[in-house]
Amino acid sequence: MKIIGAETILVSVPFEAGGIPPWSFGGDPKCAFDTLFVRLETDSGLVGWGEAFSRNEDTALKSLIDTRVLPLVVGREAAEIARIKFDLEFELQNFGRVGPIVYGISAVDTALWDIRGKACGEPLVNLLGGPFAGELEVYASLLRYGNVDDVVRITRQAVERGYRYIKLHEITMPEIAAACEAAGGDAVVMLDTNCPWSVEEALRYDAELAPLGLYWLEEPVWPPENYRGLARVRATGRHRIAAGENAGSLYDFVAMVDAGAIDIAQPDVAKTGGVTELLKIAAFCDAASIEYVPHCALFGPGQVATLHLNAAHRSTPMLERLYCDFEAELYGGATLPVDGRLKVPQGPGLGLEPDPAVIERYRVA
Ligand code: SMN
Ligand code: MG
Repeated sequence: MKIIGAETILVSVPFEAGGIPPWSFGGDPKCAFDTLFVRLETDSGLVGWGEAFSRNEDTALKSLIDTRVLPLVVGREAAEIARIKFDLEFELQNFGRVGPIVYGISAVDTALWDIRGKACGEPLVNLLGGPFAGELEVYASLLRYGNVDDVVRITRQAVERGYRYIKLHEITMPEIAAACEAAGGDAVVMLDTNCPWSVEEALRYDAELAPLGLYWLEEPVWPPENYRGLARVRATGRHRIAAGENAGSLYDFVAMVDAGAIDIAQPDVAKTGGVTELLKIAAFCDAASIEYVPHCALFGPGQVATLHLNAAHRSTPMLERLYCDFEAELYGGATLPVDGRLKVPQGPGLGLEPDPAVIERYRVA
């Protein structure tokens, strides 16, 4: 079965976020999240879907994947997932081992696993060894609101919708403390700061945050690859440290663990090499006694793939979901948590197909 067609589809769906636009990701702040699909088509008619991490209607990223990655996939044998992934990485190594090229390769890898599952008539989770759970806990990953009133209101709303785990993205004490108080005993709270601080600043915050009893502290130190700095915060501070969404491969996790930088590893299936790489990272984390909780700021095939990956891991990690209400759902609501939980799709491959009408309506490139 050969790949005869490969394309990217960039979709941007507006959402409601409680009033104010969240992060800008280097562009104009707006209340919309993007999904950059990779769609592979085979000569047997099977179609596979993958996702590359993307923000801000990134047509340059789309074009890079179209022109540099996908031409190397057309004509290949669809069953040779690991070999295709290796060839892409090897051929394109000079163009970055973290970032856009790897996002494209990640999407291709996930799409090939989708095709494999469809060819076998099995859900992806079965190809990964089978499920440890049929449904997963989902954590509400709140956006950054930057004011006490909004973060308190949204925290309570998430609790009332049934979430038992909430991740904050605030970086100032009044908001963080107020949200923890609002969660009360109803939800466990994690804090993700997205690398704002020097080691010294992070240690000051670490001490101030300690009484709040956070479940983990995520990416407290700049820059993301400052593993020694992270290790100092972890050694001296009072929190379990989570990181990894900015990693490019297994070897970045080896370096993090060698440095003593993390307690919790957070590879992202759309950034870190797809399903194949996450399986390797999971095995490494098991052997290194590091907790494995994939990052998932995704709403397309990457989110569905993460659901299968998490269900196939013995620790059945919680699935991350950014907390926002979309104008339209890519999977007709099948990826919307109910009471803070989500079922693993049972159809072949990823088990869900994106809604063509939603793609058509929200397609930007
Ligand atoms: C995050 C990263 C990228 C996009 C949205 C949110 C955040 C997370 O760091 O961990 O979810
Ligand atoms: Mg994060």
